[in-house]
Amino acid sequence: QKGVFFLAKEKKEKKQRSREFEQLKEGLKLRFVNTAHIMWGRELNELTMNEIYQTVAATAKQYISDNWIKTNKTYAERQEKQIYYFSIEFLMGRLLKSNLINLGIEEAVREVLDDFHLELSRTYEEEPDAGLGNGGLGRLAACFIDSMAAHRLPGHGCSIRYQYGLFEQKIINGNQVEIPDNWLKDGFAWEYRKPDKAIDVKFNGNAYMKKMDDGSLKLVYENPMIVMAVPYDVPIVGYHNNTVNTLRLWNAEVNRDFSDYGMLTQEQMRQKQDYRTFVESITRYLYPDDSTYDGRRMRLIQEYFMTSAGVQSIVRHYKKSGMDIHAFAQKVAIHINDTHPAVAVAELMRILVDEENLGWEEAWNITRNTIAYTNHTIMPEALEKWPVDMFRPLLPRIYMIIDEINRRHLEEVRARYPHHEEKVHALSIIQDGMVHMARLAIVGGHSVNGVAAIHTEILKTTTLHDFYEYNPKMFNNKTNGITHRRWLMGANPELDVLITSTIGSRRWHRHPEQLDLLNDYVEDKPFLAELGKIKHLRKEALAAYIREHNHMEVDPDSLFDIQVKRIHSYKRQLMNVLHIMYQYHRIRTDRSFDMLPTTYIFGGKAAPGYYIAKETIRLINAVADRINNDPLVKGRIKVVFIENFGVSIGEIVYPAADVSEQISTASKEASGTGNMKFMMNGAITLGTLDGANVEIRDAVGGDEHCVIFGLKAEEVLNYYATGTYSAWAEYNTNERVRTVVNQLTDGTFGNFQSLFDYLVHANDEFFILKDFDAYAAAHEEIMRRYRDRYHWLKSSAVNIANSGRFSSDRTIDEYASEIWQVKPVVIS
Ligand code: T68
Repeated sequence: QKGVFFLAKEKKEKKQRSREFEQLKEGLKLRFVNTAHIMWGRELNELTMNEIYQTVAATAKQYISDNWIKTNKTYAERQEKQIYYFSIEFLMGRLLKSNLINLGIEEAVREVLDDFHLELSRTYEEEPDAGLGNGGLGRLAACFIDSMAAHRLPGHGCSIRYQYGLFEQKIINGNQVEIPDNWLKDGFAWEYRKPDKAIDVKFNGNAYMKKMDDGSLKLVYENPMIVMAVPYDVPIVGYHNNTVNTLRLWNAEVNRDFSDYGMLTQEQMRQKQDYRTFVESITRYLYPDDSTYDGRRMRLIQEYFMTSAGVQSIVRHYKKSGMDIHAFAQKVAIHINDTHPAVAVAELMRILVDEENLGWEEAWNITRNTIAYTNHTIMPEALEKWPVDMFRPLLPRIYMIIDEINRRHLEEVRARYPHHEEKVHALSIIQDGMVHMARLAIVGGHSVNGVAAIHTEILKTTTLHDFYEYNPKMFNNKTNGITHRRWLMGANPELDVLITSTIGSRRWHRHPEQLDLLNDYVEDKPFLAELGKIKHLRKEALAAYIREHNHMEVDPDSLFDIQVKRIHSYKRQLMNVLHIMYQYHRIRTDRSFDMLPTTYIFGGKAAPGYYIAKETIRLINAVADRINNDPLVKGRIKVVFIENFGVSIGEIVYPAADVSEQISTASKEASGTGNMKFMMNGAITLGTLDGANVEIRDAVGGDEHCVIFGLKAEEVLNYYATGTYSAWAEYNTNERVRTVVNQLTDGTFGNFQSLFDYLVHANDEFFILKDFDAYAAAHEEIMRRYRDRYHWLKSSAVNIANSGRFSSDRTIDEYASEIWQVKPVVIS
């Protein structure tokens, strides 16, 4: 019972809040109208929806910029240690809503727009997604930068301003067709071009050491090609805390003196044009492959371009703020997200040795203490390596430095393991004519981490085993996380309200681990009833989206079973669709089969050159076409493929799921982060013991609140090591498998010979046939549980209540204290 005094205080606070709220609205209204007039020179009611969006964004920027200035000033004056998160991808999605939430003005803006008969949610729809990433790796960077700002950490992003983001996916006759994503065509409201902070990045030419008259050696770098890197800064708004950090995106432009045409010969003119064509191509496209290695030269150019510009600008800024270069590692942490920015090791050495004139030893200590590396894959074929013949001519000075790093490194290796040349081979950065980027990142840094507990263990025992043995102390785990502000509060506002009113506090917004207070209510029937209503609401919203985009009706009362993620063999969308084919077969052949009405929803892009992945999409659509139009099925199964899955569509999809499909071959999915987004919104995980699924299962207290099936990682790794798996034998001995696989080519759904061959003749590299029975049994278990509504809702609640540890706020705290050694900085 609350005391009288307490109630009086609460009443007063409420009144105070509403007075402040009215003031906020007044200020917003003035700024909004003013901004519209300045930007467009017209009355509000004459503006298009897109112009309204841009006006709202520009209004929000006025609230952001004061804090941005203040934040930068505070960092500089107090000489606080800064974190720079280097990532070739930042999959940001839309920013208006999350900026308004973080500023704490979303409700006020909604009401102001309301007064003008404008709908805030419609302005959100006008913003293009900043799709500067492929999938998990790029979205992780975006969640991290949000969490760093939320926790007042001085952490910034460094990446590329791609002119075209990840392609837009269209499904035409069941096939994926790729359309360029011209996301910048109406401008990007949140960026600030900073031409005065441009940096020169050098490629090609000749680098060598020249002997001087006095016998000393001097570096000569002749005829480099110079590309100008121009930063575009995007403010990253902290949650209710005045912190505004920076995401710096680099754009490649022709050198400053380019327009000096002077007296040029025809040949010189032609060279100039070639140079322009080349430079402008550097930041044009994001490469559309995920979790694979693609050795294209332009990718290496992008990597060095972004890394060199980023590291140079850090050093320049550092020196300008008057700090001593010898103390660099105490004041700067550089984190490299996968190996794409691993040349940072050599670039920082180059700057310290060639430009700051430090001795090698000291420069090396600084570099190693500054840099840390995160690995995102165990697949050996996905680890980046560049042919020396490509690398050296492109980056001659950087190659010299890597060669010297390696020479000194191997000296130590040989001292540790005398007469052990296999070790030297396995640990060498340059080996068999290739530069191994993960090895460079490990040797040149002080920390290597995996992204989920099981993944880190596999790195230690297999992929990076030699390095683990060589230096075990630098290995550590940082299980991934996602920002609950976007993926719960933003995407599922009704659930936000229910949680807050149930536990009686908003504290979990800042301390997501307090979601566990919900554990007191997981058997509370009124609470569960509300939870069920909200799930239904989100399913209706997704059904409306599907109606609009797929011209199809799906039933929100059916179970929504969802798999959304990049299409990849190891993620096994093929196993999912084969299972649907199997259920369809049962409906047709077994009158007594009592199928729970289920809507199977898929979404995800395939890399344009990935044939099996594209055939999988074609199969899903063929199966959908057949099943959705078969009167015999009578709506017991519906299959939907959602076109162009990405961040913004994800915000509609994740909250609508009953079942979260996380069915990768055990050991292959480093972590997964979609699994966390589903869990946080109350879906039950149907998954293998892979990546973070293992920790999700622990978090919900075991198998009662998730459904786990299939081969374990050790079993999979053992099959690979011994070569004892035979898909052909599986096909021949397992009738259920044979029946369904034969349907790939018997005309039921069309002809999918290549998928048949992939499974049966190419030995099914990801154990789809082997795991098929266990997967079917897991689906039976899901159906059984779903029919018990109370227990299902309880499981849903248990998942939400225990999802707090998968907030990226927790992940970032671990990075900050265990790798970066940085503390929060209060911006007053
Ligand atoms: C993903 N990796 C992991 N890579 O697959 C996923 N690769 O398990 C993990 O949760 C996530 O990283 C975050 O740690 C990727 O997404 C890529 O996208 C990628 C992009 C370019 C080159 C290689």
